[in-house]
Amino acid sequence: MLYPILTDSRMVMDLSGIWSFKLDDGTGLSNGWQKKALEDAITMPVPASYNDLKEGISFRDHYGWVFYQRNISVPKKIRENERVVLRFDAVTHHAKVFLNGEQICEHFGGFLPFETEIGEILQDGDNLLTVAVDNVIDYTTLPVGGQSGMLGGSSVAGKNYKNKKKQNYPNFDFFNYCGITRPVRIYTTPRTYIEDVTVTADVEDPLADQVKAVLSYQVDIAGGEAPVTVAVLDREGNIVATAEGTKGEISLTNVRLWQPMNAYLYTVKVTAGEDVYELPYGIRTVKVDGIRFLINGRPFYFKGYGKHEDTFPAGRGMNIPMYVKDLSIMKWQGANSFRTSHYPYSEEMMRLCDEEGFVVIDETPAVGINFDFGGGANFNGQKVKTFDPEHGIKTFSHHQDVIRDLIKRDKNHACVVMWSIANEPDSYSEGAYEYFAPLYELARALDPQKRPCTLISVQMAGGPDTDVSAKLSDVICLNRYYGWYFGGPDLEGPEEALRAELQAWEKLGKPLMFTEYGADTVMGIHDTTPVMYTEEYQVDYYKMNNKVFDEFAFVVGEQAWNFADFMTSQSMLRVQGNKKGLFTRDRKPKLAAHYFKERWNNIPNFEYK
Ligand code: BDP
Repeated sequence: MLYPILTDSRMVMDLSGIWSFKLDDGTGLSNGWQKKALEDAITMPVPASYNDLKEGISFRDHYGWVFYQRNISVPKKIRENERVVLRFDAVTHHAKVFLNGEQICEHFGGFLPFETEIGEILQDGDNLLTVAVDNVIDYTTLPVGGQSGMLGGSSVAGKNYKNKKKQNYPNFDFFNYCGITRPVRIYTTPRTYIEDVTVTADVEDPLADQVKAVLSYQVDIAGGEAPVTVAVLDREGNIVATAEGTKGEISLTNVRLWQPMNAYLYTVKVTAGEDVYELPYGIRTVKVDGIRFLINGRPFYFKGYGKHEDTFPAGRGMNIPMYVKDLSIMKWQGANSFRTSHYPYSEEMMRLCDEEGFVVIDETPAVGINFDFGGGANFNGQKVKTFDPEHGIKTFSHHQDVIRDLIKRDKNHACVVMWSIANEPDSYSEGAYEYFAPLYELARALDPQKRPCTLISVQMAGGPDTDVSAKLSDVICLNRYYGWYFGGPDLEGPEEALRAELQAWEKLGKPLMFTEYGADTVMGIHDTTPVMYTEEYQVDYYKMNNKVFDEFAFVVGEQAWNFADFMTSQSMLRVQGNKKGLFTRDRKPKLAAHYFKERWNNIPNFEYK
């Protein structure tokens, strides 16, 4: 799906601002709140998660629907001549959209865009736009909601003391922020329009002095037929090559490659009849070769983080200044990459990474497909198996949808070098291979660039003999907590265990990287003896882990958990959120951030191993 931009033929109207808002009391939809101005509405910014923007736990932890409303109008002249589209970049997690009281679309899943044409149904003057948003997570949604908290059950001696009030039980360790979290826009196109553009690059020899590449492109036209021309422009705006037709090849010489932390973007300018669209496009290669991860033919070493879209008070709401700041801090540290844990990030962030040269592992919202969390506390200790045909997970078809929509959205991004199919799923139980193999197949079939695919392995998956990732993934990605959840506060035993685990994985002959390792650390807690939760312990924890990583040639990267402290559900293990950040939530460095700055600035992006 194309990102909405202004061009010679397209207009974009941003609906960001203050909307009317109301929490549903369980009767909103049946009482027709969508049909007229909300009574007793309060103010709410769009885009943002609503949870932290008004006071009180019942607001923050509201379960179910909320209503957003505003008026929109589009000049008649535009409606008569153009196609008018209403686009939502992300509504978390389930949206019903109404125009003048009538439902015009519905969307499931909180992290990917959707759109609908409204030109024909808009009336003269004001039109009432209502968006009903539901935040309920369960065994059919991604992310997955459980029947009790991931970090502990709520039953005592078999008796259920669950809160009587309906509430969400995230089967994942981040706050269930929700609402209209990314921009809402109206954009126009001519009636015959460019629906999609797909570009791939075949680079002859990325290491040659003068690099040659052949771009293959495909333009999908909808609403009629139109002659297509494609021009490739360099960064200065000079046309370097052109082609005609909806499908074709363009040869380029003297190619400037998109390099990690040294980006170069061409513009692929498509003209189809009256419509014009411009796609920023970086040319680079990605390949797994034995135990190496090659970018532009050279072995790359991932340095960076698992992140979250999480800031105060916007929650998971788009926060462009923070995106820019985060990348700046990571650059300062010598980091070169991150994973969009645990859901697709905003399109603005992805475009920024293309521009800044950050290398991204792009993750679906599939987190929580694991019923063993919390010691199997789900179903209040009944220990239902994740893939139990009757009582198990029911996410498969939605999982297919999010893979399809994610690849459709992000397929052209140079920054994306790998797809993550899921975070910490149950990849070790009966039924895991049958569940995941078709999803890998789907991603591989849909991705025009054929990027490597992985899943992010949970520690309880064991090693290569039990974890289906060994068979399915192109790169083994491990989340490991040796010295924290496993063995902490001892670091000696965990060091041995980590080494032993790596020796087992090494035999596979695939590259392996760490996508999570970390220790909770409360900023400002210090000690001369490094005990858990101190800044000193976090440094020692990382030194031990990194020392072991350095011993293995097939370890191709380290992404610490987490870039910054982030909000989670409340629990005994969480101190106003997860404190494994190398930075606080407001981006102040802990001791370990300085340690990594030193380390990463001495590790080159390429040929470290
Ligand atoms: C892993 C999860 C991540 C958690 C982290 C932790 O992938 O979402 O936040 O552990 O416990 O299980 O800090």
